[in-house]
Amino acid sequence: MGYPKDLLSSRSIIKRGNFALIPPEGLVKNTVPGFEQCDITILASPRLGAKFVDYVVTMHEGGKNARGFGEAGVETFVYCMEGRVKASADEQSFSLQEGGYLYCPPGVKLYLENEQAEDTRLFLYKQKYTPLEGGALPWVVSGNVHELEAVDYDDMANVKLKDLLPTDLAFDMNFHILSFEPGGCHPFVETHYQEHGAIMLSGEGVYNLDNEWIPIKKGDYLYMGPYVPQATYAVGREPFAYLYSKDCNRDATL
Ligand code: UGY
Ligand code: MN
Repeated sequence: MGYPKDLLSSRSIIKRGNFALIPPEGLVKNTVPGFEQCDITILASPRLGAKFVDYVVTMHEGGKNARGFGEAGVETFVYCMEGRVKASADEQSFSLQEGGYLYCPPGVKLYLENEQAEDTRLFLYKQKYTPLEGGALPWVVSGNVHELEAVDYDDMANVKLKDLLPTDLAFDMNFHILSFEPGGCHPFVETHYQEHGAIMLSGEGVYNLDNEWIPIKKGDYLYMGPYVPQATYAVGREPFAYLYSKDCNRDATL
């Protein structure tokens, strides 16, 4: 809500390199070459302190990226939040519905095309890939989170975790979904080297970021930088779930 119905105010919090909350009501549209008939917003980026770039995309009728998203040495990932999209990794094509995703390793471009007349909503990611010395390269991965096994998180039956990508060392990052029943919470406040970009898929929570407790809900975006203390309590009436990226399988560099 804003002018003229209310005061200009925002839940947005930006602490570069530390953490950021970007609520949907404050998003602005960006022009990103290659995206046609799409509303696209850049979320976390190196300007915020992140090593990756996250986006939300609303594809209208005829919306597409036929130029190919990604560049040399860059890995990309798309997750369908609503609607239906044809996602292609060079020659391989997948029809993604809600919960569907596609990972493209470096050297493989990602092409997108809205498959319906209604809007389709996507979460998009890119990052420079860190190779493993003498190791294999990652490969194209597609799936749907509704077909993945959910495991208890840290032995808690009311918190479930899904890993979207293989745990193989060839991958330098993974996407996960954490889902907390109302009342569920992290077992401790984490402080770690890795960073996260996270989009809230459902529910509400109160999130501890750098020891500030902040209400968070569906549609909000969070950036959590390296070492920022982080944990949540889920509140409300439905599971509080979010999709998030996490770097993995690589040593810290000097
Ligand atoms: O995997 C994680 O680091 C995850 N538990 N962090 C988070 O949910 N903030
Ligand atoms: Mn974490």
